[in-house]
Amino acid sequence: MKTIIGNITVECVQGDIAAQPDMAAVVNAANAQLMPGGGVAGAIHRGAGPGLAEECRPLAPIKPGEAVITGAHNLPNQYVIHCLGPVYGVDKPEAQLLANCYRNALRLAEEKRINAVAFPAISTGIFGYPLRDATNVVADTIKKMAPTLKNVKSIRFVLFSQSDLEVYKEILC
Ligand code: AR6
Repeated sequence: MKTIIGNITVECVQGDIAAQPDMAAVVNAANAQLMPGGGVAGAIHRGAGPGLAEECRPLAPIKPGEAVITGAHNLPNQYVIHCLGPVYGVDKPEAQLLANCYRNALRLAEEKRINAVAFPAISTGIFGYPLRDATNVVADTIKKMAPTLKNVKSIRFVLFSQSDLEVYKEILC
């Protein structure tokens, strides 16, 4: 599923964020310590190998809404952008903090002249953000940011389940 927003190609697919070899950068739904965890963080660190945690260690901790960038190690990408999403009901205002994740990730991508970025649905797993609400935040943020992007040409949203993909298709793609 593809759509064009501004000059950006936006795609929504079902899949594994750690298996997106055609994207220069993949985004990690990180924890504050930037260490391996469950879900996306587990898949990314498993794919990257222990060198990723080593590179991350001096960059931690990060705060909700913040993003940092590292190499991708054994993943088939050039970069990993690590974002800490808000824990739903705890880190407030959630929508603003979630929007900051996507904005800061795209800002880092622009700085590194990255042309293609794949995002998971940050905060919608262990952190409990309802998927539909989170997707509306993502859609608003991408629409606002698209006209400002010069290097990023392609954004892919990688959803783990078919039902999550259906929500993204309805709202964004
Ligand atoms: N590829 C794409 N999406 C995935 C994958 C995958 N391999 N695995 C899970 N998802 P989560 P969060 C989906 O929990 O809510 C970690 O332990 C998942 O279905 O990975 O931001 C960290 O260490 C959900 O829709 O991230 C943090 O402590 C979405 O990705 C904490 O969890 C995000 O789920 C972060 O929680």
